[in-house]
Amino acid sequence: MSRKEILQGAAMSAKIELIKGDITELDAGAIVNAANNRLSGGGGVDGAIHRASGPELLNECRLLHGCDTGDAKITGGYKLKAKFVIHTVGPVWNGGSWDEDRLLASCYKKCLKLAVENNVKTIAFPCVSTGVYNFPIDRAAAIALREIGEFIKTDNCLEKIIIVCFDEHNYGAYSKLMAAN
Ligand code: AR6
Repeated sequence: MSRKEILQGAAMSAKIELIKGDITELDAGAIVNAANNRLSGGGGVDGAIHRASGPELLNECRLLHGCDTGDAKITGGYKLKAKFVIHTVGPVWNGGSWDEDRLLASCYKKCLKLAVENNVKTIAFPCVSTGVYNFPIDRAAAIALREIGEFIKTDNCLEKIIIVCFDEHNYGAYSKLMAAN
């Protein structure tokens, strides 16, 4: 992916907001969960979302029969301020020759599509795959911004897309790419 391609895609619309913090605290239409294939809860942001949402979230997840890598499924938000949780399963980084880039791009596409289908106006993303799944942070940020940028070029439904970084490294990667616009 060339730098030009990333930046054109992102075109840093005012709709994209970058914040550092805990995604579970956000009052958004939907927050995205970086889940696993079984949608069974886990550590990282997945664990935080399940803890904050309460046991009803896992009960609803159990009815969904898992989620493929690169795909997304939606549930209620229960005790969260967010109305919905969109669960997506990012790829585990295995060196880059296992379709990781395309699968991560697909996560962002599918989440945005589901948000629009559910009339969500504000969606918040964590940095999918950049924790336990070990996806390189700069590369993941470039893919996320490209996909979000491409999507909002033609979408009239979403009003705000919030990228939530929990750590300084991710925040720095996004800040750099976004500042270049
Ligand atoms: N708010 C926002 N971002 C967070 C939070 C939070 N409360 N907590 C962590 N992050 P990870 P993955 C960031 O490991 O790499 C789970 O066990 C974190 O700093 O949560 O996609 C699932 O069940 C990192 O940048 O998700 C899967 O098995 C980002 O969220 C597996 O981990 C993603 O880190 C998924 O791995």
